[in-house]
Amino acid sequence: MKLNEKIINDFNKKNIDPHTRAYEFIAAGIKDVEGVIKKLTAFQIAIPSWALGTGGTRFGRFNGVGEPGTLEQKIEDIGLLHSLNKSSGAISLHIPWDIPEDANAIKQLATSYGLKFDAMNSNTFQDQQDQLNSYKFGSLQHVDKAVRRQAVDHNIEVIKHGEALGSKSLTVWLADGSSFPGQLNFRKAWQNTFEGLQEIYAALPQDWKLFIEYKAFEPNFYSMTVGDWGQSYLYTTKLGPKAYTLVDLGHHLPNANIEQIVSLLMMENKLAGFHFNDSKYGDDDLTVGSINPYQLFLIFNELVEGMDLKNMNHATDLAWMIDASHNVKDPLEDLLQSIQAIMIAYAQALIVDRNKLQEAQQANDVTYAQEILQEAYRTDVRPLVAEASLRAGGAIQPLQLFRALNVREQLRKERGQKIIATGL
Ligand code: AFD
Ligand code: MN
Ligand code: MN
Repeated sequence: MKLNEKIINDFNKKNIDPHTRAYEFIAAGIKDVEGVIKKLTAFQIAIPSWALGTGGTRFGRFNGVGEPGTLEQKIEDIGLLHSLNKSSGAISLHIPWDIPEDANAIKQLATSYGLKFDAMNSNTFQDQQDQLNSYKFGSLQHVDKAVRRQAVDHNIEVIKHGEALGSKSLTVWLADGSSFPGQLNFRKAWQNTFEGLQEIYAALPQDWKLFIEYKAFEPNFYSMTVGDWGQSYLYTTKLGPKAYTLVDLGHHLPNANIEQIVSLLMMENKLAGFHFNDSKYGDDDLTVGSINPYQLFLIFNELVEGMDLKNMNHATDLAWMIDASHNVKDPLEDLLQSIQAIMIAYAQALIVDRNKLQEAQQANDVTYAQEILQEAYRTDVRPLVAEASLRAGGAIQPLQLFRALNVREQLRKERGQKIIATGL
């Protein structure tokens, strides 16, 4: 389903008056509102190809309708999201779930929707049908060299797929670890993994980056071989300048101070970017900003401060991706909410009075420092996000338009009731 400009323009015209009132109100209080809008417009968040269908838990899965059954249809869905909000102009692919049969055709299709290919994701956490060796006891860490070889070769194959599509990075998330004390020699597991990563690193094209994602627990419950940012950082520093640490918001132990992790990784030039989602307990993969929007704001506050200090381009120097799963919501609605939450947190971080914050910190004025942050966080910046979307040709309220158009019902008619998005 493709949206034409007229549909979006008509919707915007109908809703323009309350928007203009709200926008003018907030714009009057912001120093460089044009600068803020420009940054919001440039900011793009990649949608993962595995988040377009209904997910499940280990207890079951309840099917949605009209889900995309092919890579082409997934691209079509992301194209639809992007035409609604103009902020999701990229796609992140998981191999082998989404192997493009004809890379050129897929690239062309994506371009026709204004989409680029963000980081490629490899998969050595599942066994595929005609796979020779099993990953039951790990992949890059495995005691058997043949398993390690297979995992390295798979990652190199993923890089090749990515090259054909114009991607510039590979994300490696390893499920490796152990579930019981004594199962694993930690040092050997680390060393094996490092050697595998070195081979993968060596296979990177000149202008590519390698992202190493960490996760505290699950599927292994005693140890994870890349379990936290320290372990990931150890790999990425030893690997070299093209290796970076990827932060997935749901991959920490409860109450971890993620914003501090982000700040320090940036200080060391080792932050790759994000897998955005939200969580209450663990790797819940919930809608971004649905549980702890203040944390999301605090992360963006560190990001904006750190990126500005290093003169980084907010939109392009780090990787912005969603990694979520939707069990009870329409995946497309959920993604629209996630993008909106990210844009809100980013906008709030952009309006923090940094000079005043620095003064307050220098003066140990704890009360005022908190006030400055909360002043920004409690500002309703939704009109800024809406204005950015409007100027870029998107909808003032993407989710409302999605509902008004009855998109899911149309997709059900086109694709049917029981399609299962590949890879889930
Ligand atoms: C995992 C990790 C990783 C992986 C994804 C697959 O977050 O990013 O690619 O889920 O579904 O938990
Ligand atoms: Mn992730
Ligand atoms: Mn995860």
